[in-house]
Amino acid sequence: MLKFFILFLLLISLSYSCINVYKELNQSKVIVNEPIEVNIKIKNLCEDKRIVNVTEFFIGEVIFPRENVVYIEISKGKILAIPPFLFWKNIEIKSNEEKNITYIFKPLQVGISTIQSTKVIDNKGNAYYSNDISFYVDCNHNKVCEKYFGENYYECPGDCPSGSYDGICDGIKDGKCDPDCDENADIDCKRICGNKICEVGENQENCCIDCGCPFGFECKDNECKISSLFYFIFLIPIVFLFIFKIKRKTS
Ligand SMILES: [Ca+2]
Ligand SMILES: [Ca+2]
Ligand SMILES: [Ca+2]
Repeated sequence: MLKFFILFLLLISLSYSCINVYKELNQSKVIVNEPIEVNIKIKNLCEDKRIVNVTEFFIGEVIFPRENVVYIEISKGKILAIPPFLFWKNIEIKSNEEKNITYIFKPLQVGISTIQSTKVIDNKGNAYYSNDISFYVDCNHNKVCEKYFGENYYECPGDCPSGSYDGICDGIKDGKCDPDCDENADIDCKRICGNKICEVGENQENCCIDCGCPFGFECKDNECKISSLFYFIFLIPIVFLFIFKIKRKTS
């Protein structure tokens, strides 16, 4: 009796999972900010015709079909941080027929990327899921270090050589101060007061030897002090004027 019951359940589950969903990339190489094509195959192995809705989530910018992009609205006080997704409605698939859906999008971040499984719901309310797909998004090798695409020294050394402003402190000793490092992380960022270069972090207050002093001041012992020339030009005439005035009073 139990065997019959299990067989019955198996037959029911088979009858419910009679749609196969499979997806793949239509290319082997993926480059950041360049379009890629994804193909979703939906095969109806059921004995009857099915009408399905398809939902696809991914991270990137949709190129085609833009009219199928759905945005989640922000409802009363609730912010739903769900990215836009693609939605196809009422696709009719006859028994033993396979339908292909193609979409094109641009990945916007270098590194490993995954597109979650496609969800298909048929007119009987059954849900079917495809495989996930993972792939590596390469940098675009255009000799420009595009930090906003996630290009950096480790992922794209051709575009972001050491010392690039790429959000990563590479700390390599190459005579180039990486702007992402502090002076402890990259020895090249150590300031040398006295090398006749007014470097980042040096100013007239902490290194007048390299950065000079304002007008009327001169650098003595690495401090800006009123210059003797300033005394000569401004103070000596004042002293003379003072003496002159005293002499006129006494005469
Ligand atoms: Ca680049
Ligand atoms: Ca860097
Ligand atoms: Ca360096």
